[in-house]
Parts: sequence; structure tokens; C-alpha cells
Amino acid sequence: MKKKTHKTSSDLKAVEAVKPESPGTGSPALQQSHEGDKIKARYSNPAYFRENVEQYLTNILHTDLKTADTSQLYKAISQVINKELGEMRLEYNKERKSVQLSTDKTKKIYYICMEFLMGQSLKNNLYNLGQTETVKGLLKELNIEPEALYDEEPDAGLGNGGLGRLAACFMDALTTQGYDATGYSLCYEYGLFRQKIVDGWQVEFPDNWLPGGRVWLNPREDDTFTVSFYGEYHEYWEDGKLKYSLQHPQTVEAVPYDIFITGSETTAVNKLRLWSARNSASFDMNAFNNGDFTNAARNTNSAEMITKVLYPADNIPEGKELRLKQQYFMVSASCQNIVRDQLHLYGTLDNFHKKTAIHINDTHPALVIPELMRIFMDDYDMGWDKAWHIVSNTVSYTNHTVLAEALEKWNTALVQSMMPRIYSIIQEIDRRFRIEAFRKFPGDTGKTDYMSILGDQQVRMANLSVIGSHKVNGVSQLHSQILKDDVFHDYYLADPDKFTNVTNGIAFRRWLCQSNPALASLIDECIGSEYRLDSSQLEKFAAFRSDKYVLDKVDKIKRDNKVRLSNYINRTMGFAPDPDSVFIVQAKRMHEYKRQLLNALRIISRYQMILENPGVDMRPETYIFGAKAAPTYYHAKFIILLLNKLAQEINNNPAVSDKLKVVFLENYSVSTAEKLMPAADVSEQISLAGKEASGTGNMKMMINGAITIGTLDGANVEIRQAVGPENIFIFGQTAEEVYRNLRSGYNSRAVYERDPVLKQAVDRLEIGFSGTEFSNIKDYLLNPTYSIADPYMCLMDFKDYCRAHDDLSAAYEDRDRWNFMSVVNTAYAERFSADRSIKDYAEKIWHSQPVLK
Ligand code: 26W
Repeated sequence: MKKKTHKTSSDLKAVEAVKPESPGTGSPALQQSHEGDKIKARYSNPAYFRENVEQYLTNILHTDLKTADTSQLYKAISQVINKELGEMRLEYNKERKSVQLSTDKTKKIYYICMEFLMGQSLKNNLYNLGQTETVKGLLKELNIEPEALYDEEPDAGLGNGGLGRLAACFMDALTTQGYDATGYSLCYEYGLFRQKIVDGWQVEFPDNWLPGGRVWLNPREDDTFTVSFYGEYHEYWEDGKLKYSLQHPQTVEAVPYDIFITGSETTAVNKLRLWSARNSASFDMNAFNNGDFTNAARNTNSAEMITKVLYPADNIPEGKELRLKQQYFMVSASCQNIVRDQLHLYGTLDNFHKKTAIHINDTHPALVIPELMRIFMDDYDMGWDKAWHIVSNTVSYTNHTVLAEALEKWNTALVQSMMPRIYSIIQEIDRRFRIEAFRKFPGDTGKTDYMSILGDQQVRMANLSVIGSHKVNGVSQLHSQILKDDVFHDYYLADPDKFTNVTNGIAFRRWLCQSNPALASLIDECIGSEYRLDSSQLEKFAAFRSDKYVLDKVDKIKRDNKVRLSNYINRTMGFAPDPDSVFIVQAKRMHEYKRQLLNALRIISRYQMILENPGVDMRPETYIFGAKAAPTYYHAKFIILLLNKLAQEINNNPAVSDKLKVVFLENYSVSTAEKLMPAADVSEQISLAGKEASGTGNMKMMINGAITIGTLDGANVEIRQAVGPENIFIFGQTAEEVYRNLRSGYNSRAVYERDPVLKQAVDRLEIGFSGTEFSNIKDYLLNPTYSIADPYMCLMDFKDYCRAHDDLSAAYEDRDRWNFMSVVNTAYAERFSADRSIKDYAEKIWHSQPVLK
């Protein structure tokens, strides 16, 4: 198969190098490379490392070790690590290609996602390379604390929350296990907004991360691709074939910036490729010569807008033209790159689906499906049937949300004008699908219409994703079941084997070993350190749940972590929560379905209880929140205001403030989460059952020994299976009960009328806190003005939530029992490792093995 343009000489070389192997022979993975290890050893040498840092300081920053400040040192050290990774990557490239050519058991895995919430990289890379001590040695001489150096690095906040952080954890797991993987995303100039709280309100500020974050970006100007938008499109028949012409499209250049991804104890270095948009005709010389300076550069600006900023909404599509442009820009550049790499290595597209797995993370990159069709058919002359066979056997899709309002739909007129050729291909996919569906469900036009891609002048991206993928998965058992029973039920009936589950997981090295080194050392002491790479080993820690020495240590480690968090809160907010109070943490995006409001209502009732019983004997409680709201999400912003006003009133009321504290952590991010998770006693996972696809914060707190109070939602269900019902506090309706209760007509007012404690808390909203009244929230809970009153059923679950908290408080007082539970939670977090998730994906979906051992 030849591209209509010329074939490069490297294509030809590659063809000669192909030695297809017969299936079924041994394991394909290569041993870790000696070359990679040699590079690591060289950089681990303190003298060599220091010399490199000094060189960077003098040559680039014009300073030296003695005079450089912490920020300059962070840059120099990161730059040296990045250089080391570049050298390792070169070696790894040779190895992975040679394995790929020698076996059909490995594939190149492409993980395409609009978001990668990477956080900070230096500490993680040093840990993975085993070079933390080398750097610590150097810093000691200079009298600098390692954490101070790490905190010079701005978070790469190129994501909103769960979806983006999952993608980042997966890159770590893919690399640690030696899979040949590349992530594709956008190089947003501004990541997720920085949140400030001003008089209780969330105010958004731009996140200008590049000045400090750029050290990890490797620009590859030599590897740019061109993406076309708009243009005049005409289809016509010639020699019995449908052809088309596209004139005057607007072209944009996609410039790649690569971030090297390290894994633990491996010489594999994968990459995350971020595309940055640049105008191809960067300057209008004519306009310039005519003295029209502003217009001369105007085009440039419009192209560069594409990767200017991350859309800050999760679970609510914006439906904006620019967002669609971002999606196609990322997809087109990535697909062109993937096809080019395939041809370089194999010289043919025939084995594409056998050597390539493309994963679309939620529907945002779904245009991969028509874009690959376009490239195969238009650039390589492939026929429809063959192209469709290859594409639909290459692409797989993960769904991350069942919220109806979050399912993406694009206006057909917009898609057609922005991407006329792609739209035409989508029409053809739709036409063929309808014929097939009609055959499966004869006579049922309603069903066919409902399942098809085009309808109501919209392109339904979820339908396109299911139709164009060979596997579709949800992210927890419950969620995957809901996909089969409800969201994608008809597709499931038509093709049950297409649907599967892969429960989410988290990077243990980041979320336990690095963020809670004391707990990790205790586990090492008890069961050895194998669990760091083989998560299933962590289970062995459960054997120590009644060991008094271990329980006391667990208690002390938690308290130390709480002191550390308290000091951080003091530094940033000016008051220090009591480390002997219970730290009850709810940290996640602000969303109605996650029910921070339910938590708030209970805090209000606690507040009132203490006011009424000033002498009450209770363990002090500290409620800690971290949450960003989408800037246009009215309800969510009001809940943030409520939490902050509540905090202000409670923390400043001497009658309660020694018993109750409320902390709203500003600007919740990956790096604040790393400080927060190890200090949590209680993990609040209280979404309305059936709404939270999985949750991953629940796993992060669990592995750090926090006890969950939660509903039977998302991965909480599996957490309960893992630890047993006696080591978790479950309350509230099940997903089925929610469904039934909503169908039979939920009446929140009746619930309110019959529970005096709840009534008092809700009524208190009208008086408000710190001078701000919240009768709008009371209205939302009781009056069916917009949709139904209390749509996420906070009132319905309130009583049982309070009951569960009472049980929990009693358990907390029995310190041995509590620490027993804590050890059980850490140990059985074993199954929530991203390494395990990735193994599941590789086995069930991608059908690929690692290229390195
Ligand atoms: C188009 C607007 C939009 C943007 C982002 C819609 C949906 C999203 C994401 C898919 C929302 C998201 O992050 N979902 C979360 O994914 C996590 C990782 O699987 C899960 O743990 C969370 O439960 C889920 O809410």
C-alpha cells in the first residue's frame, strides 16, 4: 500500500527489516537493556551529575552552584534528568522497534486523551530512576531541603480531574511494565485555572505553567504535521467512483512537544506527545508590506488560540466551536503521526490493527475513527471495507461518565463546515450502520434511529465511539454494568462481547511510596518491597492488622502526616487544625452528583448540636474540602460559597471552634492532593449511587489508610468487597433504589418534614452563615422549580449518612480497632493499582505484551 506521495528512504529500509514471526513462540519481551542501565549508572555518579548541573548553571543560566537560587537549581537539575532521559530514550527506541519487528505479540499502544493531569515530575522521575539520593547529596551540601526544590516546579495541570489524572497514572504503569506506549494530547499554554477564594467565592486566574514547566518539554519542530479545517468541499463521480475536491482549507501546523515518561526500575522511556498549534502561513507579508501590521499577524493568533487553554468543565460539554477544533486538531495530528510511524517500521498498512492499538479516552478523541478512515482511503487508496476492518479493530473506547448531560453531541452543521470530508465519512459510517442495525432489529426503526450516529441535527459522539471500536469498557464493575443495562443497552444486545470492565487504578509509587514514605517504609519492613512493583503483594500487609507494634506505628505515621498537613494549612491559610481531631476529607471536583452539599448539611447539624449542647463530650472534628467548580457552573459555585461561609462562621465562633473546624483548601491540585491523602483519617465518597463512574480519590485515601464513608457507587462497591463490610462505612440508597425512587416520584419535602434534625439544618440555610443567606439552596432542595427538587437526593440519604458517621466516630475511639481497619484498607488496596488496570487493558482489550522485561 503506497501513499500517493513519495515513499521515504526509511520506509524502504524498514520493509527490508521486517521479519514476521510465526505466532505462538515464547515471550517476546527483551531483557532490560545494558545500555540504558549504563546511562543510569553514569548519571547516578554524584561527581558526573554535579558536573552536568554545573554546566547547565554556567552555560544557560549564567550562575553557579553557590549563587544559584532554588528555582534555578530546580531548572538545572530537571534539565540534567531530562537529558539523561533523552539518552535512554534513544537506546529504548532501538530495542522496542527490534522487538516489534520480531514478534506479533506486541503492539504499539497509543493512548489519546484531551487531558493528562501530570502534576510535578522531578520527584517522580528521580524516584523512578533511583537517583533521589544522588540529588539529596548535592542538596545537602547546599543546605536545601529536597521538598523545597520539588515545590519550585509548577504542576502540569493539563486536565480537570479524574479522567486526566487516570491518564497520567496509566502512562506511569505502561512504562514501568515495559509496554511500548505513547500518549497524545494538547500542549495547552494555560492549564486548569488557579482557584482563589475571595470573600467565599471561587475566582479563576490563568494557570501560566510554562515558565517553570517547560524544562520537561522537548520541542520537535522537525516532526510537525498539517491539519486542515473548513474549505469548499465538492463530491463528484468519476470513472464509477465517488471523488471529492477540497479547496482553500485553512491549515494549521501541529508542532509536537514531547515529555519523557519514566517507569520504576526499567530502562523503558515512553513519551507523552503534546501538540501545539501554529499558523502555517505565519505572517502575511503582503499585509505587512502594505503597512497593516496588526492584520499581518492576526492569522497567527487565530491558529494559536486552538491550544491556548484547557476547557475547565468536566461532565458538562461546552459545545463551542473552539473545543471541537481542539479535538480534531489533536486527532488529526496524532493519526497522521501514527500512520507515518507504522509505515516507517513496517512499510505496509496491512498489519496496522495487528501492530497498533489506539485507545480513545472518553469520546473527546472519537474523531480518530473517521480521520483514520480518511487517511487510509484518501491518502493510501484503500477501499472502504478494508479500511473499516482495520480501523474498527484498532480503536477501543473507555466511557468515564453516565451523566446524560455529559454525553457529547455536536451540531451537524458545525461539523460539516469545519471538517467537510470527515462529516461525509461519518454520514457513510452512519448509513452502513443503520442497514446493519435494521438487520439485527428488523422493523424496529425507533431503535435504529436511537442507536445511529446522526439524528436531531447532531453527531452523537458516544454512538460513533461504540460503533467504531472493537471494545468498550467502563471503569468499575458497577459502572460497566450500567453501561450494559442502560446507557449502551441496545449495542450490548447486538454485540455482548464488545463490552467489558476495567476497574480504574492509581500509581502506587506516586500515591503511596513518594507521598507517604513513612508508611511505605513500614510496609517494606513488614513484607519486603516487592509490592512496589508487584501490587498484589501488598495484600500480605493484612497479616499485620493485629500486630500491636505495627498498629502503633500506623497511628504515629498518620499523626505525623496530619501535623505536616496542619502546618501546610497554617502556612497557606493562617490557622492550624488540631492534629488530634479527626481529619474528614472530601476532595474532588465540585459537582451536584458528588454531593458536597450532603456533607455540608451534616456539618450544619453538627454545628447546631454543639451550640445546643455546649458541654458535649466529643472528639474534635476537622472537615477538609478541596474542590474546583467549572467557572460557569452556578450551583457548584454556590456550594463553594456555602462551604467557605460555613467555615468562616464556625472557625470564628469560640463556642464551637475547639470542637469543629472546616477547611476549604484553595486551588486543589495534584500536588496538594499528595499532601492531603496521607493525612486523611476519613475518606468521604458520598455521590448519589449510580452516578460516580469509579472515583480514584477513594483509592488514594484507602491506600494511605483512611477509612471510607460512602455510598455503594463506583469503585466503592469493590472497596467494600476488598475490605469486607466491617472495614468501611456504607450508607444510603443503592443505584437500583435510586432508580426506583426517582421513578415512583421522589418527594424531598416529605423527607424534610419527617426528620427534625434535617429540617433544622435545611432551615438554617435561610439565616445563612457569616452574613450570607442561602435560601436559594433551600429552594433547590425543596422546590421543583427547574427540574425536580433535590435532584441528587441529598435529603433522602441524610439520615443514614448521619447514622454511618455515628458508627464511624465510635470506631475511631477504639484506636486499635481503627488502626486495624486502616491496615486492612492499605493492604487490600492491592487491586486498585494502575499496574493491574494496565495489565487488564493489555489482556482484555489491546491484546499486547510488554516489549521490555
Ligand atoms: C465534554 C465535557 C466532559 C469533560 C470531561 C465530559 C466528561 C468529562 C470526563 C469524562 C469526566 C470525568 O473525569 N469522569 C471521571 O473519570 C474518572 C476516571 O475514570 C472516574 O474515576 C470518575 O468517577 C469520573 O467522574
